[in-house]
Amino acid sequence: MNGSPLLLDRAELDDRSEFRDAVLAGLDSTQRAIPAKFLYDARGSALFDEICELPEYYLTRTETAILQQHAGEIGRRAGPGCALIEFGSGSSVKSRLLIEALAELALYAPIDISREHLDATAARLRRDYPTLKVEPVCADYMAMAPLRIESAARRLGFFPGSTIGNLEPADATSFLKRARRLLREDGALVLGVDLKKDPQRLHEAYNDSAGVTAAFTLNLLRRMNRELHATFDLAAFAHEAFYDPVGGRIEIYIRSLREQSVTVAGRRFDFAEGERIHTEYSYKYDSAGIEALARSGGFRIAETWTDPARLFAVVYLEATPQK
Ligand code: AVJ
Repeated sequence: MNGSPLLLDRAELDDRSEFRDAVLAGLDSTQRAIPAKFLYDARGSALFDEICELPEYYLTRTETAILQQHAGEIGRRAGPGCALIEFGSGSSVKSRLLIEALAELALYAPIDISREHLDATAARLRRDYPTLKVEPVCADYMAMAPLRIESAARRLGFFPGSTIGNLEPADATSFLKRARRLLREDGALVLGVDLKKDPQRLHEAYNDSAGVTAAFTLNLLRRMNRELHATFDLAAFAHEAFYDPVGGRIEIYIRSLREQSVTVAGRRFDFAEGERIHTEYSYKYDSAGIEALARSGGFRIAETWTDPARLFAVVYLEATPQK
């Protein structure tokens, strides 16, 4: 993080104005919403790492166990000498499982919006795998920034964590279509997807008893206060998360606990009591849903792995020929 708010480099200034524009547009709309990617500033990323350790948040440990168990099969399917491209790499604990399972890996290219995360991850990986070529790409994984991956190697994408669940179905399809182009005709994608299950179990995963998820959601207010000179009173808003069985998704909001006015980047916004700012969707899929999603994005499911309780799925998707 920058020590002084007066000394921002060019990239930080760009990030700051992107955040401001997105927040102002989001607060101006009738259904107030702020894109989920802005939850991940340094503090938000640290809180998310804490979420992953919570007893109620089964996703991370379940997916990691599935990957541990099936990394060998993933390695065999991918074959030797491919390039591994990770979308939204985070702290890359899971990537190591693949890096170690892939023979003669030509390259590892993590894509992440957080420069800090990316640099730290790249440094650790280079230290631990001195012969591995690591080419970090600082970008929004949705943007599919030109990757400048020189290698002609076959491309294996990796999109773990059920991050795809943050995307509404149309966006999830467009993500997959773009990923498919990037990964090319002979490419494949290892995708982690959270499964539909007992709504109570889902509810608890997003309403943990330690309040870490609430802190993660409300950190967005802190970030606006710090970066946009906003005046949110954190005690006057609450985290709200519930499962909507019709949409098949967790919905997350910041709810105003009273009628109040807030200044953000010099503009005033009024909140009614109970008025909400939407921050996240977390879509849950069943096998038919995963199948339909894969097909809509130009992939076919080559293999599905789940845990015994069927909480989470890791699918190996192969690109299908496109006209
Ligand atoms: C990173 C999008 C997969 O939806 O479970 C966790 C984010 N938000 N708790 C999820 C999240 C609140 C997470 N994803």
